[in-house]
Amino acid sequence: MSEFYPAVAIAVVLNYAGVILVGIVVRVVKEFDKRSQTGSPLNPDVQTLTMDKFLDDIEREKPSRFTSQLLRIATDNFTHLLGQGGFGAVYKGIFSNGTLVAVKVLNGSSDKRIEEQFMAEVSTIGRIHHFNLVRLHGFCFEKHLRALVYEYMGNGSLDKFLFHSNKDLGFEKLHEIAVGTARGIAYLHEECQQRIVHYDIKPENILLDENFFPKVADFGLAKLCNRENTHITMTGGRGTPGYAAPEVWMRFPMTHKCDVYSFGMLLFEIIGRRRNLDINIQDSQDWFPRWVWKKFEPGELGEIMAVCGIEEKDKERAERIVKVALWCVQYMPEARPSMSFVVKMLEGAIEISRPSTNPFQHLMSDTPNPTAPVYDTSNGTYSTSAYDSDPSQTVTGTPIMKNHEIEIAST
Ligand SMILES: *[C@@H]1O[C@H](CO)[C@@H](O)[C@H](O)[C@H]1NC(C)=O
Ligand SMILES: *[C@@H]1O[C@H](CO)[C@@H](O)[C@H](O)[C@H]1NC(C)=O
Ligand SMILES: *[C@@H]1O[C@H](CO)[C@@H](O)[C@H](O)[C@H]1NC(C)=O
Ligand SMILES: *[C@@H]1O[C@H](CO)[C@@H](O)[C@H](O)[C@H]1NC(C)=O
Ligand SMILES: CC(=O)N[C@H]1CO[C@H](CO)[C@@H](O)[C@@H]1O
Repeated sequence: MSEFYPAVAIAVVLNYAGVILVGIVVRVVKEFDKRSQTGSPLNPDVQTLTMDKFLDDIEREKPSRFTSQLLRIATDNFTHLLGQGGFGAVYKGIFSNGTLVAVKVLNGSSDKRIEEQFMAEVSTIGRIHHFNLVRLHGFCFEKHLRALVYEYMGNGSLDKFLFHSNKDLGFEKLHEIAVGTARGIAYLHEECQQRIVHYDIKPENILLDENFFPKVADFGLAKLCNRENTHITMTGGRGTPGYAAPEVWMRFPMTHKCDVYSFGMLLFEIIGRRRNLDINIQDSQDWFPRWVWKKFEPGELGEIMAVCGIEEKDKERAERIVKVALWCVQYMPEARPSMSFVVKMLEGAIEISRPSTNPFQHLMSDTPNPTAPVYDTSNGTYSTSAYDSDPSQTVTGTPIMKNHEIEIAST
């Protein structure tokens, strides 16, 4: 019996060696496979496979065309309403493969309006991809259903967390959201083949995914601005009171710097966790951004921090946000920084020089300049009567721009 042991032992060893050998061979083959798939020039057939995969990925990334039937099923016949925008309602949907989507059903006063909106969104958002921009999965264009299908953002829009809830988001998270938002806008302004101006940056258009990662949404108002061409032509009104830059109201030439202004207003709201215009707050803070300047200028940052309830650990970050906000809302568009510079300043990658020019000078002057616009802090509108003797064109509520063309200088 005892002679058997060595034989058994050898057999066992051989067996293991075989397994190990097979293991090594499999690994080598796999490695070879991997190398050829990652573009080794050894095997042209494999390279074609790589190219096919690449093209498939591209194909998948471009917006798809969905049938109305598919969208009806995905949205349970449009039952779960997520929100209501100017151009229609947004519904939650889920595809059979589990992908969650937000379906915006376009509903305008006329087919022409709907088509304009449709083309604006598909041609702009459909072509761009960035972590901080909401993705367009696809669209439906049928007689009875014109809809846009976006990626679903689990936590809704930023306004809900800034103004209505019990401080679920800490200041650090809000700072991250500000940086992400700035990155998204910087991409639109500086990295797309054609510059895209958003025109309606506000908390309602900053969406948050399930991890509160921010993405800029609603390119409905966005228009392409060709950088080769220094001017583009635009028709129609845009912007939201309280966020729109002075030049938007005054029908002066507009550039991408109007987004920088709106972003600055958003930063003030992040600092204060309140609407800049809040008629319910009856105190000396009047219009919040101006109040911040009044405190910042004589160096009373501490009071801003105290009033806004900023904790000690967040003070440095908050101070950065205050300074950047004051730079962004400068009256002269040229004085406002570019969005990529804003990103760097918010991140603390560069020193922020002290804003020395009062952005609200035109609102504070004791001897009002008769040609200066009058900003009404109670409702966030600029009166432009000094520019416009035609009373039917005086700006109220939303900017009314007659259907005449405005020349927009793009830098
Ligand atoms: C959706 O509603 C229409 C009537 O409005 C009905 O005919 C159809 O069967 C419904 N579809 C689903 C998927 O519930
Ligand atoms: C899920 O289904 C939708 C609709 O059929 C499709 O567009 C999408 O690419 C699918 N997603 C994945 C991850 O397969
Ligand atoms: C579209 O708008 C009209 C009024 O303009 C309204 O009666 C209708 O219910 C809206 N449809 C949807 C799907 O929102
Ligand atoms: C804003 O307030 C001013 C003065 O109080 C008023 O003249 C103007 O019509 C208001 N605009 C809107 C849109 O309510
Ligand atoms: C505060 C809040 O609404 N948080 C939600 C964010 O999204 C995740 C995922 O959907 C939810 O689990 C949280 O409750």
